[in-house]
Amino acid sequence: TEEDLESIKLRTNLKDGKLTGIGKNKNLIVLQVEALQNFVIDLNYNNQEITPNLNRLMNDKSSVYYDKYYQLIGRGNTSDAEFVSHNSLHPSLEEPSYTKYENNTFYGLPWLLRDQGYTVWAMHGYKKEFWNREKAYVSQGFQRFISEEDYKFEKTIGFGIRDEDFFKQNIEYLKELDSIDNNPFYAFIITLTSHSPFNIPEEYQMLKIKPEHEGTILGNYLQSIHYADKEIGKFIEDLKNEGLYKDTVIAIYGDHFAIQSGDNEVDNMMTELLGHKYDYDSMMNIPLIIHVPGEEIQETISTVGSPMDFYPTILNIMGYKNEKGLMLGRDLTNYEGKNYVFPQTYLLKGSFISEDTMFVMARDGLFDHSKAYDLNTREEIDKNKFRSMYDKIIEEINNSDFILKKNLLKYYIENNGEVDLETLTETEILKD
Ligand code: GP9
Repeated sequence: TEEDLESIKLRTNLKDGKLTGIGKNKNLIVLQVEALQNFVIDLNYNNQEITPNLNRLMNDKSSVYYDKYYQLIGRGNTSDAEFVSHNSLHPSLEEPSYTKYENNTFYGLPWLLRDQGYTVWAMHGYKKEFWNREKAYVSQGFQRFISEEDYKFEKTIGFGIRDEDFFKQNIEYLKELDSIDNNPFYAFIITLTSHSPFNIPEEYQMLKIKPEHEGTILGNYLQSIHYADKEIGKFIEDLKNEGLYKDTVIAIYGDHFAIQSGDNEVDNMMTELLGHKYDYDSMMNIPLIIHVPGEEIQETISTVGSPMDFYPTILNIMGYKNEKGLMLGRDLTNYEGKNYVFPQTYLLKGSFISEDTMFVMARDGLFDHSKAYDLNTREEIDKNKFRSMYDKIIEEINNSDFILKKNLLKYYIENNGEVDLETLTETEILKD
């Protein structure tokens, strides 16, 4: 409705606040790390750090760490994490968003930074057709996609290119990108090695795994993400050595879970490791770290959020306004209200996670069969208190679907923010 659109417009119009503009005119590197869950951050495992480099980065005076950040993906897994992070819209639940909305008009982070004079490239060492990235990246606003065929490598791990080969060559690509027209750049970099099922060859296994975790998904994952962390550490060092660090904002986040909750044996093992119940909320918890060299900003921000909130959050730091498009998320650094995350895969549509509650929609879609939990006590609580929240969530997801299905941004941008909703052609009837 017109009213919904007005409220989304208001939300898109970010207010200045903490950290506003500290990244202005700087380069931006966003590193999306395959299957990086939050529980490994700062974890002491068998007297070892799993992610020493990310820990150091997170604890640095120039970093902000968002510790209540949850995945938000649809059918397109990793590619939906990209889609949601860049566009602040919900992913499609019918098909991967990059396929379904390949030809839509967008005004996400890549486009906005281009309008600010940035050169915008994406780098990922896998096949360019996978997840329809090559085609979708055009409408997403990327000017160049460096994909598997652009990297030289002989050895592979699991899915393909090793992070070490990937990062090393990215340094060269970044130098090239940095030299273009004296403009700042935005590089979106997606890693691959820490992909499930995480069984990396022995020569890369550097951790001492407890006997009871040997050969389990947990043991394998720890080795794999430890390897990824090591390569991320080297990459940051290389950025420093090559003069690419000082003027660059670096954001790092995980795309989605590694260890799926729901299996008793796995849940028990994880619960024992973490000292608290491993459930969908801890499974979906991914880290977000934003690092702005030279700034003293160290803080852990515990506002609940998701990739939906990435675009407004990074925009505030970069100091630009979204004057053309629409964003459904919040600037997590400055938002003072209670925020909610609406995962729609693994938890069904209508479910939510807030700072104190996890509401789990029933498989049969009936509100009466749904369950609500207090996240502090893990006790089941009265779900009926959340009926109106549930209705709001459905409405918000449907609004996002409407924007995508009607290609609303096309008309919105063409008409400078004015659009007559009634004239939008009928495409499909939206279902709950
Ligand atoms: C492949 C990589 C993995 O390009 O992004 O995707 P996933 O299987 O995690 O969705």
